[in-house]
Amino acid sequence: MYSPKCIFPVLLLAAWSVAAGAAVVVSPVVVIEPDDYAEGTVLNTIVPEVTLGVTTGPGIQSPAFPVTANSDAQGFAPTGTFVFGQANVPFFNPDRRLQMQFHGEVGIVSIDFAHPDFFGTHSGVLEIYNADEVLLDTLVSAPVGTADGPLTMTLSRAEQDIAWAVAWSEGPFGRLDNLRFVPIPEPAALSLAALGLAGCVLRRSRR
Ligand SMILES: [Ca+2]
Repeated sequence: MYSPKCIFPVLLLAAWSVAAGAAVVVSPVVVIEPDDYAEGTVLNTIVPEVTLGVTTGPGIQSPAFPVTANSDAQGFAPTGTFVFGQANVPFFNPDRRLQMQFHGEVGIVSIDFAHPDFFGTHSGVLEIYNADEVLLDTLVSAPVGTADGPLTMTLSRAEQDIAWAVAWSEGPFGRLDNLRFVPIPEPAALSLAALGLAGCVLRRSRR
């Protein structure tokens, strides 16, 4: 019942397959899933492609708290049983936001959101910024409460110029989980694809 809707693989294939004749370069998806780590693991630099941090207000800020992997004792993790935590507190809100600084620009960012609340519903928010810290786009999710399942927040840019992202909940106890993003293909990978294509053309012309 509590399974997130996930359109990410379809989006990935549509947006990040770079066709070069017969050669197709597909960037690998980078995933940070708190379930993959022990309780309390600090995730700020757990993968080389992004630095995570917890900030305390709007925009791009210096992180004030570490990002941790934590079990959700109330059982509302969008995937598995662990969610992102802010210094071992397993929820986010307007005063505790998950900031992502990508090392190299990315084209798509996706994160799962849930907000258990027996008395109301609350929206998740995902913002993306370029390298100059200019806000590119904001997604405000449908409001969800205890009776609702989690949802996936995804933003993408054809320009592939996302350098930062920030996610939080408009309510007090928003769960964030299962971060996924796709770095743009490395120039070296594209060059290899181009070389492969050139080789095919050369062979064909010699026949
Ligand atoms: Ca999880």
